[in-house]
Amino acid sequence: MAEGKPTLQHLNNSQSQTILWLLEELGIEYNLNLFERETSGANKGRAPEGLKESHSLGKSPQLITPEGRVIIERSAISKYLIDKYDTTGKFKLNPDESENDIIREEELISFRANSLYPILMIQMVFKAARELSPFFVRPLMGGISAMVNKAFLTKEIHIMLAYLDEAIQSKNYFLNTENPTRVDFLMLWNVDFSTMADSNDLLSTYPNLKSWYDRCKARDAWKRSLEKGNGYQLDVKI
Ligand SMILES: N[C@@H](CCC(=O)N[C@@H](CS)C(=O)NCC(=O)O)C(=O)O
Repeated sequence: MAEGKPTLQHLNNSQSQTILWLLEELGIEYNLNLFERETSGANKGRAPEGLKESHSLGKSPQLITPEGRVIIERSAISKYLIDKYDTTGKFKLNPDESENDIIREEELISFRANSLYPILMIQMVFKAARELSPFFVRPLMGGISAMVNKAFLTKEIHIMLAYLDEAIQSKNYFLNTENPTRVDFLMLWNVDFSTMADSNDLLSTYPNLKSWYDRCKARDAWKRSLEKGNGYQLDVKI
């Protein structure tokens, strides 16, 4: 590891892509270690064992600071990176914004992690349960999955996307800033996860959210992050 630079332990097709995006936005020098999900065997789709060498959970992203501290969780990693490296305040909150303040930041970051994410995970587990079932119970699992989706999950996801659509409204980014803040860096993966794993064009119903999504994806730093990473396809099997 080169002196003085943070190191990203990056996994393909994962949430780590948004940390790679942030590193590119910050324009700092960093080391990038690329890991690939297992493609076969009992651990198919999981992170390789090598990620456990830097952190016992073996998940990605992990950020190793120049001092050797290993930070996990995108929320904490993005806070560390912006606090330490965003010296001009480009990705920080606008102090003149009374409503789009630190409480609003916390609210949206918490919403994404504690409200939207669990529902998306439940949806993914039902999908995986169907795919992993022996063929003779697959139709039954498929039926149960469709029922739970229809009765609960899809409705919840639509309520939450509608909330985000209203929250972004005429703003460029969630906290009414010129550039993305932590909320946008963190939220993009959640929105990607809700749309890429779905065969329907979910975002077409949410024009404000769709504009924000396209705006994030049009940024040069996002495009560079895709070139530097090792793939970003979220419809992965667990
Ligand atoms: N809550 C963590 C998520 C970490 C996580 O679950 N990462 C997934 C990739 S999206 C992972 O490493 N999965 C591989 C595995 O669990 O084997 C964060 O926000 O950083």
